[in-house]
Amino acid sequence: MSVVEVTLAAVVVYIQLSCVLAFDGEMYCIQREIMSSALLKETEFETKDCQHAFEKGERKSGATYILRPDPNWKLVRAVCQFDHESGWTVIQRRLDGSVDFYRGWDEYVEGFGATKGEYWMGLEAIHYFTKTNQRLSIYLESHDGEVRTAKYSSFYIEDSSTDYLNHASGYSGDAGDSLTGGHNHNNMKFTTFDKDNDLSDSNCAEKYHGAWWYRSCHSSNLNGIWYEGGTTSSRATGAVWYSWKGHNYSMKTIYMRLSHQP
Ligand SMILES: [Ca+2]
Repeated sequence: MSVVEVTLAAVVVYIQLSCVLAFDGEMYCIQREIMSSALLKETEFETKDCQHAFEKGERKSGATYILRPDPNWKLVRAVCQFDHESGWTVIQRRLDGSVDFYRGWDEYVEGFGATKGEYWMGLEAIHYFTKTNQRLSIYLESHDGEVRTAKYSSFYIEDSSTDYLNHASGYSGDAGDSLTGGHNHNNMKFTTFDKDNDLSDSNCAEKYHGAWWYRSCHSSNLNGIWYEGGTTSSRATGAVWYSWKGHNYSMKTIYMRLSHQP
């Protein structure tokens, strides 16, 4: 943070810059002008999340926004998507296999990738975004362009003391329920190849080349390997959504996104 004093006419204005280095390596700042007359004017309001941005009239779907999910926590960069009634905060995106998602615990906590391409926002950020009532929408697109969605009317993850315990409920959609059905990832801790919290004798993240709220092991593996063309003989190692395409198919495009419950 830096504070610059500028004299404009008879009024002293303090320009306060709050800058943050994002997980994708880019620096971004929010600027405030603080008037010496004790009036405080925010030149760029802090946007809590993409639903808040929507309520403020933002409609640039697919653009990157600077968000602060909690007043006591840091700024976060994320892609927002807008439809006619909601703003959606994108917490994970797969597009083309350009980013390696096989990463360890610390990177899954902090986030990785780039908001202009593929990224994982980070467990800590997802925890803060889901402290208020959120729903989860998972957009899935196959390699031949077919689209399905899985929606959960309630979704939150607990904090680091529980290893980000997952709570999802209220499925609807046409992709089938591979989060709370099947192996049921509800009420599970997050597991990476270097932190085994699953119920299997092996490490599910290592075995299936991903990172997820594994039980023993999975019906969904959206951080798995992105396979060109989708189909793989390497069972369950892809970006799998079992209830739609089974264990030997990896999705092409994935958006995991949050919005407030209506
Ligand atoms: Ca295990």
